[in-house]
Amino acid sequence: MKKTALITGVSGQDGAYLSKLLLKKGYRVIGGERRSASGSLWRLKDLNIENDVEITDFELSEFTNIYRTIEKYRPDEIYNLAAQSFVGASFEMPTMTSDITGLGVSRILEAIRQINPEIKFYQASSSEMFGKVSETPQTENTPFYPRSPYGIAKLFGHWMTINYKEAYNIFACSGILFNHESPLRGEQFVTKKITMGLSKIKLGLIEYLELGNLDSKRDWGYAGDYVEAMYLMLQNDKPDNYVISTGETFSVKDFINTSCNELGIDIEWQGLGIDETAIDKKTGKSIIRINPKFYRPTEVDLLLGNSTKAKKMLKWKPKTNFYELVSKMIEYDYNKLKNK
Ligand code: G4F
Repeated sequence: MKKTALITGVSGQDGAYLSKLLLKKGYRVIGGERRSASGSLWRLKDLNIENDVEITDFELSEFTNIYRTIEKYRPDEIYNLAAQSFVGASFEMPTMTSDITGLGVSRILEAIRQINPEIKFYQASSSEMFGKVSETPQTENTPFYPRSPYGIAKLFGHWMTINYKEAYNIFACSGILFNHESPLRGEQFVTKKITMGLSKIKLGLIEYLELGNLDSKRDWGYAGDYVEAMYLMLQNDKPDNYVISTGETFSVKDFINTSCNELGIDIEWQGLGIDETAIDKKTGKSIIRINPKFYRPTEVDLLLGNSTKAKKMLKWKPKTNFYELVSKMIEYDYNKLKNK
């Protein structure tokens, strides 16, 4: 019989890629979308699946809405990808972030427990939970030390998922996903900001791009690869938690250098701290500048994951490396802007 999956946050990057994957596997896909996010289904359109996903209003802050949605569709699997997922914004909206990103998880789990504890649950946990890391690389056993209201809210959701698994025997998995990007990434995240910004500079649409901390390092993977891990977690014999990462780390500056390389922009770095800038050697113009407004009150300096457990238990491994990822994003953004 056809399985039904409910994906919360279907309008986001991961929601779109996961929908595509599950549709291909023959699922009926119900996409939960926040009413205020209406009109933002461009990613589903981009993947040519906008008519195949059944969209329903979904609000993580409203228990009755969650309960009714689950009762109506009776999904076999729920993937909770919805969240206030921008770390920077969580410092300005700590209580909203706690409510949506943290408490929202317990609302879904409680609804599952009341309606049908057989429903399988995937929680989108985050490497942000490691924060000020106590060891490198990070594994499922690395202690957590979140550094933002977002990281703290995700940690709440992570432990709530474990508790419902242990207390009520719910098949609940937590995927500790490291940064994952793609052409469908939102523009507030640094990778997309860079690939869009540099493409615009190349096309003469803007003169320079302003960024914050260029030294932080991230383990950047491709979102299309990572949604497969989500699916595999729910198909395994036992529910568990998994780190999903590439095992390589690069700085924001590395991301800029690689993007410039892809676009054929030859740059030279000059200055230090807030005076640091990238000069386009051909024009002599400063194209990357620092604006301290993009600094965070507390920063996560380095993330590097070890996903040996996922490789062993789920037979999952990333297919796309850092350079292929940057190339995919630059190609998409440059061509889209050029053909506008
Ligand atoms: O792209 P970011 O905003 O991603 P961040 O904070 O690492 O969080 C992402 O990954 C998490 C998994 O680890 C997810 F859970 C989360 O939802 C999100 O997807 O920032 C990356 C780094 C940071 O160190 C930030 O300070 O880039 C630095 N950065 C420098 N300039 C900037 C900017 N980040 C943003 N967004 N904008 C800038 O101008």
